[in-house]
Amino acid sequence: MKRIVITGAAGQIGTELAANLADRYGSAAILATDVRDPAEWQNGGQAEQLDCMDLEAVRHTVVRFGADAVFHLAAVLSAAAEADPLRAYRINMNGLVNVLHVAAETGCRVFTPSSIAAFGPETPRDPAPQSTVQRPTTMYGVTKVAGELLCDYYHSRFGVDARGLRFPGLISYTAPPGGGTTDYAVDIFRAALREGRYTCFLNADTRMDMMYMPDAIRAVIELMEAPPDALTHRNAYNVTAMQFTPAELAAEIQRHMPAFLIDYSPDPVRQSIADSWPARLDDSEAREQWGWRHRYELPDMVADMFRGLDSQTARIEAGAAGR
Ligand code: VAH
Repeated sequence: MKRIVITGAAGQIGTELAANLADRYGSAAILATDVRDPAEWQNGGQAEQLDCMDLEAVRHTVVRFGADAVFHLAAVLSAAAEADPLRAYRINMNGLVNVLHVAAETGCRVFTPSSIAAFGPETPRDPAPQSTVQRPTTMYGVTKVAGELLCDYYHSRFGVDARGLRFPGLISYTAPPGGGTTDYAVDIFRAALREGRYTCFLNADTRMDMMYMPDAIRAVIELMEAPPDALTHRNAYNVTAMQFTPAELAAEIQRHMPAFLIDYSPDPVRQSIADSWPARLDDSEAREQWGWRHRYELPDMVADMFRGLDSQTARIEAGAAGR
């Protein structure tokens, strides 16, 4: 890969992926795009506004930049999709088909994430196999399953080198998540530092599959750099790292902040979404076929989240003081 366009670059994954790809390939090789005005989000590299719902705009951006790879991240996440299913369907499906269609025209390699949300209540929960029944009960999950099939179709019908990963909940401190069900595991850290307490929108014993963002970014890059003939799946490989409940996360936070308090006020919509997802993915094929290995477990993720948020706060305060 020599010239990369990222869509949804202002989002939770996109923010860190853009920085990591610029470090790895050089900032001149990366064009970060998002439907939002770059003035609101860009942080140094090349950035443009792009609505991936506009096929001509996607084609023009990819061709003008001379891209040989597109990392398509623009999507509406699970809880936000339940609030406006029609908008989520249109963005998640039309955005992806536009990227795949342009990739078929230009020969671009394509990455797009799938999710544990691509599974539903009939899927074996622990673990969910690589190949199994996929009957999600959320609009986000429907678009993830359909997206997986769309990528496989463009690969088999038009030869598009499409690749994907089924991510668990992703935890990071760089960019706030937007509209996900696993977002409690991100919000809890900022609430702990700001107020010393957090009201969780899921039950204390809701066990979910999770991954720290540095592991997720490395998985994307390792998959996209893997030799194509090593891959028996295109969209998408199961990848996982750790599983925990809100109560277990709170206990780990209390090892750093003994006075931290948590209480629970389950949101029926997000609780039902969480209950429909597997508790753990079987990622043995990713480990065997392209060497996937996670590095962060719960204790080291929590420690690094506090390190990251502390340094982020220090930079904000230094900026405010004009230092
Ligand atoms: C969500 N963070 O909660 C996303 C993710 C597995 C969850 O897809 O919707």
